[in-house]
Amino acid sequence: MRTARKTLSLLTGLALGASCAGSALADGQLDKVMKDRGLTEKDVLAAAKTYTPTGGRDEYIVFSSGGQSGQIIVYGIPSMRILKYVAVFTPEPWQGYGFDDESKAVLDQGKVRGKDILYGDTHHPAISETDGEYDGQFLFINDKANPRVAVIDLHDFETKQIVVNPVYKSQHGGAFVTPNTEYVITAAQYAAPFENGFVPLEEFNDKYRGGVTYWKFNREKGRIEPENSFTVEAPPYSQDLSDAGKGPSDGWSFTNSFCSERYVGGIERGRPPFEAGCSAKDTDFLHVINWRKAEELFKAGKTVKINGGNVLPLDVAAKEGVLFLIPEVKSPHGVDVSPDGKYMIVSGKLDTHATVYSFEKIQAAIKAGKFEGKDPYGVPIINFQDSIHKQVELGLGPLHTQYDSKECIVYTSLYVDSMVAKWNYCEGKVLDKISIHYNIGHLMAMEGDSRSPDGKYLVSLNKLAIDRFNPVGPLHPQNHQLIDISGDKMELLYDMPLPLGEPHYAVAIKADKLKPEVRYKSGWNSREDKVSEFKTRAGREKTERNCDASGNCTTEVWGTVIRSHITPEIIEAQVGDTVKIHLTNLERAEDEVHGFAMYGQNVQLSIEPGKTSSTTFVADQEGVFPYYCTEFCSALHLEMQGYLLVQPKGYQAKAGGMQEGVAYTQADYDKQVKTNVDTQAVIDQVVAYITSHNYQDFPTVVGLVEDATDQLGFAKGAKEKAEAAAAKQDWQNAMLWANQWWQYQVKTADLGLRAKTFLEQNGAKKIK
Ligand code: K7E
Ligand code: CUA
Repeated sequence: MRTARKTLSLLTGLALGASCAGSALADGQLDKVMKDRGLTEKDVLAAAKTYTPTGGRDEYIVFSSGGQSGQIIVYGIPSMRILKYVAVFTPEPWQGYGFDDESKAVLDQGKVRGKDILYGDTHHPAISETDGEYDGQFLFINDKANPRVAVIDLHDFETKQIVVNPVYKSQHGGAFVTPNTEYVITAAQYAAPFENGFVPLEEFNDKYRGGVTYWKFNREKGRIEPENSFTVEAPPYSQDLSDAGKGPSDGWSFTNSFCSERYVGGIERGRPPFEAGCSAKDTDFLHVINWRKAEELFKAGKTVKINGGNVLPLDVAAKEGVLFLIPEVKSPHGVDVSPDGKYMIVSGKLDTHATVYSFEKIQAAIKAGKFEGKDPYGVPIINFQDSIHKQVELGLGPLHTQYDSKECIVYTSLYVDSMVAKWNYCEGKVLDKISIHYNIGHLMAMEGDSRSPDGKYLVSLNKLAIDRFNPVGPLHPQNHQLIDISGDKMELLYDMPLPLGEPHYAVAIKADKLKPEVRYKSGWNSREDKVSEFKTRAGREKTERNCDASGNCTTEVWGTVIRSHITPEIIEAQVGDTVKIHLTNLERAEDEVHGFAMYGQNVQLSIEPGKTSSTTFVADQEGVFPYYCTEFCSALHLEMQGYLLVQPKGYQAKAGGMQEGVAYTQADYDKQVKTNVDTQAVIDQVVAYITSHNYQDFPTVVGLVEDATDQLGFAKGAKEKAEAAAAKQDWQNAMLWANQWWQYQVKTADLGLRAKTFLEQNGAKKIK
């Protein structure tokens, strides 16, 4: 009883409101559920902080790397509900990605030295910024295994471009954007020769190199411009994570490294392994780069061309004051610039400390020309003590740091300890620690990389899940844990299993900054963001077969899809033809996607409202190939079907026409017409409701009404055909066209009812 009252007051305290904290609670039902499921009050409070009732929306949208899946995972906070997987480096049939010709062209951009690479090891997503704030327009992500960067446009959440780094053979420290997204920064990881040929490992120090690349982003075009991008060559220290300066440090970027020992293992040659030689020294190097200066030198022609890319040579970077090094403790991981741009926090990984570097002190040392020496490549080294603000002992295996909305407060992941440390970097004081499960890598705060982080929530991106979830075999899901950081103490709220690769990093943006479209402009090539050359209007569908001089023939279809038919319903080709099918979705209604799958040809398109998608294949075998719509789009979805007939060469159709399954009579026709008249009465009522309200004020309804008007127009056409056939007492065709007339009516009614419901639920006003 006492628990029940406490629970009740707890929930009232959560502002559930008097009206809904009604009888169920008073009956002790909540108490019973808690008892049955073994929930504590803390659990119920955590549930109330994350539970999102039907129709509810999230405050933040997360873009998480999908690791080896080569995709991006989109989910909401605080609900932790997954909203979408965005296909990036990997074919993904639901979205038709890597199946339609338009997206194949994007994947083709990602070929490495002529080879298809159909996966990616994605690590770090970054949202485009304007004046250091997330603007919600574009998303970038790196591929570590194959040194690539992808551009995703957030107006439709589709991958638009993949660029391949011309000189790296792996690439980890990216993507990180400069405060106005002038550049997307990526850094190499495992040193390798910039040229593509063979260079023996014995020449590692002389010929293997690392670097930091600045990809020029053209915001108007929404694309990276490789020709205006450049790489600053760096010594063969394994460059790791990077971050861009902001505020006072804008124009600079920071990249840390491990294995600055330049150790090359080789157990096969009797040498101690990489891990022994790569962590032998006590320090590695933080790379401090004046990218504005590098940009000037690039524009002044000081770069050289390697594999078609622009490279600023290491000796030039060292001599011209582009590249500086500062010692950092043993095998660091993570360099995170503070929101005000004054500090950079680097964690030790193999050390228990986090180091807070001061940009002001670094600049003072550079201006004074005060260096403790040069590295073997002539790069000036700034003294460690001259550049740090504080060093703080946090725990075992510190990795990454995120900034709070509260001044001086940060959170650092402790991989070995499986904890998050909350600390004050201005004063160098640890404030709180929380355990996570297990082995945290990155962590992420809301808008944490921006100039003004929001705090509120932290997500811990854990490397292992071990016993957190129901077992599903040796390959476990990953675990993202949601932590409430609004109070003094961190509170764990939720465990979310992520069954899609290892997400290294994620970024969260305020949901209301995203304004994705719900449909495309009609006949849209979404990958190139322009009207498709294959856009097809209703009534303009056609199929053409043409052969060139050497007898190679192409059957090309310009078709449409709309509830519930694919036009054409029959495609005739001859064996050996190249078949090209372009389909335009004529729908304007939200969420009315049609799919297009075909037997035995590896064809699966996703055709969203307004989109035009194409597929090309060779019909190399005779046969009958059914195709159909793969999205359950209406009551007659299963009937949204057709046949590709691959005929023998020179085939002639048989005389005598089609075999009919059923013979219809006048009675069948009259019965159908009566049904249609009744249906029309329902439609008339719905139309009367809609037109007597201010539906023009609701764009969603306007779209539905336009679609409904189309369908009603088709109904009229079918009605005329039915009546013409009836006049000739051709009851077979009269009945079938009367039925088609009814099909169009049903779709009209369906759309009309959706519009009416929308108006009722959204407070439409009666106008006449
Ligand atoms: Cu896994 Cu940022 Cu690639 Cu750390 S990285 S954990
Ligand atoms: Cu279109 Cu199912």
